[in-house]
Amino acid sequence: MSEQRIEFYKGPAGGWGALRSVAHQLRQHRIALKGPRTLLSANQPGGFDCPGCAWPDSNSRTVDFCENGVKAVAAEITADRATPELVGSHTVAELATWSDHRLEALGRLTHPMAYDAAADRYRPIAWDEAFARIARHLQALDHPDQAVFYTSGRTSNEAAFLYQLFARAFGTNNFPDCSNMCHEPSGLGMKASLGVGKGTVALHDFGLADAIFIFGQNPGTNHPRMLGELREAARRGARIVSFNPLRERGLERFADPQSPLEMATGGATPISSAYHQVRIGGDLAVLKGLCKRLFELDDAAQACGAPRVLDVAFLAQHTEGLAAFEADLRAEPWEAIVEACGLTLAQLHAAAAVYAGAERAIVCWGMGITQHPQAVAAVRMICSLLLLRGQVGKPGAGACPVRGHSNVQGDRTMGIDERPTAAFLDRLRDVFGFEPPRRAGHDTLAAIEAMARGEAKVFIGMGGNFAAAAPDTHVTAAALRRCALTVQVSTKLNRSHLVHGREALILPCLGRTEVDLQATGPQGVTVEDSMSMVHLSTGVNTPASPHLLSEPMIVARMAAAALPSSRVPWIDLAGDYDRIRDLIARVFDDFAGFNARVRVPGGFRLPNAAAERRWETASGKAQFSVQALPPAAPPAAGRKVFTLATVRSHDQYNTTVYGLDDRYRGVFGQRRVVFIHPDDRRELGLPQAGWVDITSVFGDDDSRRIERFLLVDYDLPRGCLAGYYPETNPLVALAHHAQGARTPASKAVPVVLTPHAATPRAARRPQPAEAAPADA
Ligand SMILES: Nc1nc2c(c(=O)[nH]1)N[C@H]1C(S)=C(S)[C@@H](COP(=O)(O)OP(=O)(O)OC[C@H]3O[C@@H](n4cnc5c(=O)[nH]c(N)nc54)[C@H](O)[C@@H]3O)O[C@H]1N2
Ligand SMILES: Nc1nc2c(c(=O)[nH]1)N[C@H]1C(S)=C(S)[C@@H](COP(=O)(O)OP(=O)(O)OC[C@H]3O[C@@H](n4cnc5c(=O)[nH]c(N)nc54)[C@H](O)[C@@H]3O)O[C@H]1N2
Ligand SMILES: [Mo]
Repeated sequence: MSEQRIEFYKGPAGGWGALRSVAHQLRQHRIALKGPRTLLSANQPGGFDCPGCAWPDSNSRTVDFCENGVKAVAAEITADRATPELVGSHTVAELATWSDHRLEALGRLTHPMAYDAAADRYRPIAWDEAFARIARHLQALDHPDQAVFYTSGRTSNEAAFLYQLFARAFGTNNFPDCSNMCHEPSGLGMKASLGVGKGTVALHDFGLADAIFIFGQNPGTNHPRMLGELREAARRGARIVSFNPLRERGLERFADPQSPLEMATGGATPISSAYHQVRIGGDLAVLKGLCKRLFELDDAAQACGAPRVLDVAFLAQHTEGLAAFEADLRAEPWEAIVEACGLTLAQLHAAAAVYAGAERAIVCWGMGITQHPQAVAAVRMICSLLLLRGQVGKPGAGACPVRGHSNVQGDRTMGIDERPTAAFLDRLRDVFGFEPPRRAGHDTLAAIEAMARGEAKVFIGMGGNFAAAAPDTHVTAAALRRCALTVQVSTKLNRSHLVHGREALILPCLGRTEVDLQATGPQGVTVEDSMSMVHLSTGVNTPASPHLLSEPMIVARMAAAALPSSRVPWIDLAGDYDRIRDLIARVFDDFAGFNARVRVPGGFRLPNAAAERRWETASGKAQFSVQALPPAAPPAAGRKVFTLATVRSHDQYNTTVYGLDDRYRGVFGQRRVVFIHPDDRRELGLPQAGWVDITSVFGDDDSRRIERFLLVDYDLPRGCLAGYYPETNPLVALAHHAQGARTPASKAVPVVLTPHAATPRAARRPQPAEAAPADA
């Protein structure tokens, strides 16, 4: 483990640092032999889908994994085991004082376990008994809506399909999922504007684009394989324009570990041709500025008889609402736009000139857009920007929300949705012969509120780490603790096993990399990536323990136990995933011939109407919408309110903390840091590397506080701060979320800093930085 230090990182993203990190992972997990063999199957036909991010596979690279994919794979194939003896040798109270990093490092779960309240320990339990207990709890509820069924986005299509079928056969649409905290605004915004809630570009479009705009996304850490596409684009002269408050190395320079020349010469490819350090939450204003400028440039073009800047033929044929949109932008003063985004007029004009000059343009975005109160508005404005120049539904152009989890998009496609359409429910009814519930269910925030009120009593988590990922940590923890039963289907020990209901079960499952042997032989599962490619994933390694069950089998056995009179042949389905896929094909027309099509190497692409310029909106046209800038926050009396963005370090996968370094941002051996502009720090009279407490302020509610964070001077706009998730989650109030989408606004938390109260000298030594979050 690195010693604690802050040190400016001079190199490019990737490069030797990435290779050294890979070697370190293999050593640390004691998989020097198994590791390389496993990794060569990652994202290859016949192999498994990398359990890291949702960036599509290249289908041409023979080595198609990245440094952070290696971390995800190494964490799964680790030689370490969290056996019942090891887990049960500690009380839960004791484990709860451990950091997320330390819990993760115990290794793979090997046996189902149940919480023994008398001893405050987890004890092994037989699978049959575990399923019987779940059944007993579910059957004891007064109403099916008293159960909630959470899904994390790694869940395969097959597991997700069975899971939603089980919950709906049980009688509820309570499907909170990680997408509620992630790209929900993207889906809603694109659906309203373009008629399809998914991105319209395919991977090959990156090879054709003249301009790629990237808003609020950090590919160097979170989608490193995307840097391959960006590098190629930059090398052939495409312009890459980034909007990010933080200087992120992966958006600046990249040395491809797979390029012998760059590695040998220490060379690197510059990525962004322009880098705009927008103020946190300023993107809606930037987008309005870009659109406004296009109208001005179009006026100028018309005045001198030059070719139009707007794609007038496209606008006339395909869109609706342009007049009101144009009127709003023409009326929006530049001063208001500049003030709200923190960029100069010249910067906005320059960015608009690049966009206007590109025959083919792609707009990418990530959590820097979606985790804001104005997220849906910003996504709709991205769509409008694309529409103005007809940049949807042609090669090399389009909307590209870059999804997180490797199958988060597929889970939605399979029906993990608290607000299912009537047409989908009708299909379920016709295929399965039961009447599914029609009431909308709970999303993530509503599920927390329902548990907190004592209305929801059973929580089942299909993967993920709800206790740590959800906002308002203490509220969420109290909500989970009120449950009669919490069940976690998991591969590793995590916070959600320690913050549990009166009864609790840990159900250990196979990982992606493992051979999944069922009654009819080894099975593959399918996933859908960020660009709607569906393909097979087949594990290659012996399972971590002979006692593990697959996710589909766990769902099937829960369902068989809880719904004894159900006519769905649950266990048979889980014995042969082809049978699940046949049912998927009967429910979703786009999956016709699923089994045959998914066996073609590389899989198949789901149709996307918007990419074909068919608009599945109410009007049948792509829809412009007017979006107002949010009113400026009133000045807070006597104290300086910052806006805090909670982001990922280079050594984590969401709540899974692999290590304590954030190499490109120069942070080593610690996570309790807060990035600040040096002038802001000086203005507060705080020393460099001083310690602060962070309090979030919502109106006059300043009850949420986290303590002892190290100030780190950083290149970001004044008034802005950044810190790591999940350590900062206690600051995010449930009520602070994206309008219309209810995604926690965890990139826009209003906070004040105070010097950390004088601690006794002895305690002032840097405490172990992985110190567990205060609550759990
Ligand atoms: N290795 C690794 N890979 C991952 C993950 C992981 O944790 N680790 N997580 C996966 C998941 S689930 C997801 S959703 C994705 C997340 O991938 P990203 O979307 O890249 O996620 P973040 O790190 O949360 O933040 C993105 C960027 O937004 C910037 N930002 C913050 N506020 C603003 C703002 O107001 N405006 C703009 N323009 N930018 C802003 C931050 O500086 C940061 O660079 O990655 C996936 N891939
Ligand atoms: N403040 C703040 N909060 C955030 C975010 C943020 O940027 N800031 N980001 C949000 C986002 S984008 C997301 S997607 C959510 C993530 O929320 P989740 O998806 O709930 O969290 P993860 O950390 O991805 O889940 C990790 C756990 O999944 C389990 N796991 C790993 N592999 C498997 C598997 O193959 N099968 C099963 N069953 N389990 C497995 C392991 O036990 C591991 O501990 O967090 C959200 N929360
Ligand atoms: Mo995500």
